[in-house]
Amino acid sequence: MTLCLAAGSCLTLQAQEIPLVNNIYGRPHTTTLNGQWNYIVDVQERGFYDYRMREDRNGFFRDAHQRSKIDLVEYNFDTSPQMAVPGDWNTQDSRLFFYEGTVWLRRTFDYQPKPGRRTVLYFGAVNYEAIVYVNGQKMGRHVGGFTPFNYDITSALKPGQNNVIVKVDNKRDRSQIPTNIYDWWNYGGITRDVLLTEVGETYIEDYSLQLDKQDWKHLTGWVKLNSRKAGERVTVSIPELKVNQQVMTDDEGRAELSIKAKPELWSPESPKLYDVTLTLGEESMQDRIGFRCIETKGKQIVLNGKPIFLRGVAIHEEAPFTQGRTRNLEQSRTLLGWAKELNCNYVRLAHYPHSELEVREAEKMGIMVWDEIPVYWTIDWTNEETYANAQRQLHDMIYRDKNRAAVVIWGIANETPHSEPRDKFLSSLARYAREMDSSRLISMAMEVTSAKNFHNKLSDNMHEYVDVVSFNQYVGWYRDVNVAAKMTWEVPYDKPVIISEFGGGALAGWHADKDTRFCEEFQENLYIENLKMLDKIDGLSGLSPWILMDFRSPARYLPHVQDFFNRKGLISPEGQKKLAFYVMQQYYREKMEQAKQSR
Ligand code: GCB
Repeated sequence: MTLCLAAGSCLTLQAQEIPLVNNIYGRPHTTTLNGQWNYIVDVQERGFYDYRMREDRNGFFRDAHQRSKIDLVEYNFDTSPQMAVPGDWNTQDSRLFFYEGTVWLRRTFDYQPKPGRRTVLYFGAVNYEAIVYVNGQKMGRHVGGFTPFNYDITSALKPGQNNVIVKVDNKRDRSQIPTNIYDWWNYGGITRDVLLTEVGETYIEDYSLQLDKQDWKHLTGWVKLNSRKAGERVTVSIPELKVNQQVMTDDEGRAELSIKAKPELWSPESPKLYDVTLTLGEESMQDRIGFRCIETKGKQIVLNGKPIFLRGVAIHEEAPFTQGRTRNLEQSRTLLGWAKELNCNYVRLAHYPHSELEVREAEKMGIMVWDEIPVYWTIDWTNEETYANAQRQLHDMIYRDKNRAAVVIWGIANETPHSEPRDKFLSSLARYAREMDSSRLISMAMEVTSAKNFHNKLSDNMHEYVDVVSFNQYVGWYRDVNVAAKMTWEVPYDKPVIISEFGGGALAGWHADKDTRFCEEFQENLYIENLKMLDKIDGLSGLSPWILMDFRSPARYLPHVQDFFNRKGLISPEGQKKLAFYVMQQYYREKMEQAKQSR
């Protein structure tokens, strides 16, 4: 099956994989397969390969059971341990803390297939590779640990008890996205929701609805069915705006939307969302959509016609107060609530797409979002498969989040080293993002790692492909300690600037003097000095300091201080705010006041 963009690029889907049934949470017949799944750790992948390394036709996907006392079956899901899904395995079984390899997970469920209905099995994210089987039939293989995918499992289902088995493999590899080194924990497992949704033979697969950038009394968009069926009537209603528009699909199963309406615009101060219902035949689905206009003018970022400063912070998707990948909305709410408390109106969701629920929550709370894919550090730039993988992840992120008003920036890379192949790779990705969505801003985190005579100059060929020039800099931590006051900065491009990262580490609760690394006073002083320095950058339009909360990283070895945590958080995993938190909070308070006065 092939999935094509309006602009012409196509992605090939395999086996039962279907284009994402978008807005899974707004569909009426959705049930969950979250819960306890049995699992088998398979270090040598012997449940997948036979002893000649061929794919074994009697692999674990068969969920075999011993039928008589002479039968030899060397595994048993029923008597194997269980873990929670969603959930990473590293923090649920101490034997798996550092584990990178294959784990098989199985869940059984009762089901009654209904005539004339199709059943879709949806995964919010599985890190990193998933091979999915339903009742012994292979549905497909998915790579990429942070984007959703789904299969039409109708033909594999039977009345009564069914099973789904997933072979999950989180081994790192040079060719992958991300590649084999990166500064976060490689949490393995089914880390987001597993859902079943029932749809009709013909259903609304995807849609887009947003404010017309040229005319704010007008909404534009489109609806797309799963099949190329002409003459199907789709109704779009927004009761609060008295909109009830009917459109007919064309030969492609698509219909354009053009709606006269004057919505109250979404903004951080007033994150207005409208209930939207899309109906095809008997079936309706719900969404909540905000309308706003994001653009740049010279060195400014402009939201709904007014310049705005992005008061941000970077966040990893790591659970506060407990450990591991964020598993539920409560945990995301805590993180976003802390960002609010810091006086943020923006978050950089680093370094991979976070869960759809987190993005939706940010939107409700009035927080703008930088969404990003894990093209991080030194990717295998000349490998075509690697490029295809990055493009697929970018596609899937934009596809999923395109109706989120909160998302204002697509981040396509982080700290990538200059070279011709890298430029080719990234410029293609940037063009692809723009083809898919020309309504948002494109950026990437570039870097400045050294200064000449205390003068820092950003230089990156990618500047012409982005709308916002962003870069990370670590003055006071990895470089140039205690000289921030002397530093000057030059960004020689007529575009807004975001400092996508700056910061330094501190162990919460450790107090010493400002020259002692890893104590709170050191971090506090680093923030004070950096803010003074960064404030002078011409075109500075936003900041996302690194990072809201300490997060796990295998490359942070220092005993008693790091203990496998990157300690650059403004808050500890136990929720303790460090001194630097208050520096940032005060800085943003002042920015808010300035913005109010200039209105
Ligand atoms: C960076 C990376 C980020 C790291 C951070 C650090 O520049 O973008 O992923 O975690 O530095 O702490 O070194």
